[in-house]
Amino acid sequence: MSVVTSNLSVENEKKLLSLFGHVRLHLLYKASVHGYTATTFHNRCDHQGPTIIAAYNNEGFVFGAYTAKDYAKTQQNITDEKAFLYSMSAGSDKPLKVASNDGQSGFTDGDGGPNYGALVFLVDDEPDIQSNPGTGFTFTPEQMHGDDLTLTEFEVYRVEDLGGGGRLLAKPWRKIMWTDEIKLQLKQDIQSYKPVIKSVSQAKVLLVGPVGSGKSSFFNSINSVFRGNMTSQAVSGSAVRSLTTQFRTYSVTAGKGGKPLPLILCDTMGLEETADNGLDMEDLVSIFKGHVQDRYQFSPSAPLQADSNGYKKDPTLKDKIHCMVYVIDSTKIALLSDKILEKLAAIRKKTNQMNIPQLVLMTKVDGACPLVAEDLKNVYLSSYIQKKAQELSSKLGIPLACVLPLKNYSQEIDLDLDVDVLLMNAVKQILNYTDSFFDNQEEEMDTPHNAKAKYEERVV
Ligand SMILES: Nc1nc2c(ncn2[C@@H]2O[C@H](COP(=O)(O)OP(=O)(O)OP(=O)(O)O)[C@@H](O)[C@H]2O)c(=O)[nH]1
Ligand SMILES: [Mg+2]
Repeated sequence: MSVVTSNLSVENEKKLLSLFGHVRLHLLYKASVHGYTATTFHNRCDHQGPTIIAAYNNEGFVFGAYTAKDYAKTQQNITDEKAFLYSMSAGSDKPLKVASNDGQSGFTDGDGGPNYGALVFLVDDEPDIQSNPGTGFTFTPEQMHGDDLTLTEFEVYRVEDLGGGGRLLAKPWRKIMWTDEIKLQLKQDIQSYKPVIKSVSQAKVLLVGPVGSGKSSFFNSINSVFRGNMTSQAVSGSAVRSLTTQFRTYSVTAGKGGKPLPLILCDTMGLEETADNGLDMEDLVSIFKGHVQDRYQFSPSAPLQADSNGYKKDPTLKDKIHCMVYVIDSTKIALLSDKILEKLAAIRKKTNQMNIPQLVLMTKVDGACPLVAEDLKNVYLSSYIQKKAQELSSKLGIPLACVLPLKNYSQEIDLDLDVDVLLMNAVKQILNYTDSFFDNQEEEMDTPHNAKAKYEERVV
């Protein structure tokens, strides 16, 4: 997924947030990327709850309208006592906030661009506004938009209330113990993990997710915990296109030069919206079946063929993928596009058909909730993170029990107990799920013809 970034400067975002209580802004729509049309506006912004418009012009104004109500093309005049218009310009410290004249005007909920009477956006599907001061809201054109009616950008953000939503729950929705002993225990459990099938010594886990969701960082983080210091073997960072372009199978070792853990993490290229970019479905199936070798260079326009370099001809059970882990950025759940969700649904279907267990790592919880950024121990106490996990579970069609909120190491220099504990819990859970893959293999082998093979295969 290409990352759609906000045009709001840090300073303007702060100013905008000062108009509310404890809220977070989620970019839903950016006209320069999605198109300056009423149709795309409605596709992305209808039924999203409270939203705020940020329109930009050449005079340096950022201005727009807030509504607490849904856009829904009801063709009605929507009354909204919370609606207001606002404007920010370089010259003023505080944003101008304009409530409606009668204290309850909102907008006309038609098929066109957002229409607040005094300000109408995306007029005729163009980057233009109509300004009619006095119609519902009163202001001077100079104050609102410097009399410049041509937009250089137009964005809509969902305004998520953290005032209630950002509170801490009375009881955590999952229990985690944040102690050194637990961390040690988890590390030992992971190090001593043994697949129940004798011919397989390592669980092979595939990491798949949109560009920049934290797949490579997850491997780096796990490796760091077991090394005892920060490592960055897998290239990670921020880019519009996937930084990881090779299929990489990483072994984690316990300590420098230590024994490999019974865990191989397979890092893939990020998923992108368009069919020809990012990880390809055919390659994915080859990976599942164990045909793809380490360092295979992904090429979405030419998936791996049986005669290609890097094609493993006769893979055995140990080469196959034993557990599928989706890696999704918790700060971008609302922005997962239909195309990405379709790709994920197709992958999920294939993964189900192949009886591979599936889990979701919901990364960057520190960026999603300030209470978690303050103290990671709040991860299962934050009602916002709980809400995000539920939202992700329903978007992906994966049970909530399979969604694991997570924080990777990203800019830290030193290891941190809480981060380690959350990471180790995730790995333990992944290994538990991997067991069900091996159990299925056992069942498949459970025929009279295979009884001897099963006896030989099973670890006794
Ligand atoms: N704050 C925070 N940042 C994170 C977390 N996980 C990853 N990041 C940052 O997010 C950015 C992208 O992470 P990567 O690990 O490169 O993501 P990726 O999924 O491998 O991306 P591609 O290989 O490009 O598809 C990096 O700048 C990371 O430091 C997290 O849990 N919290
Ligand atoms: Mg990567």
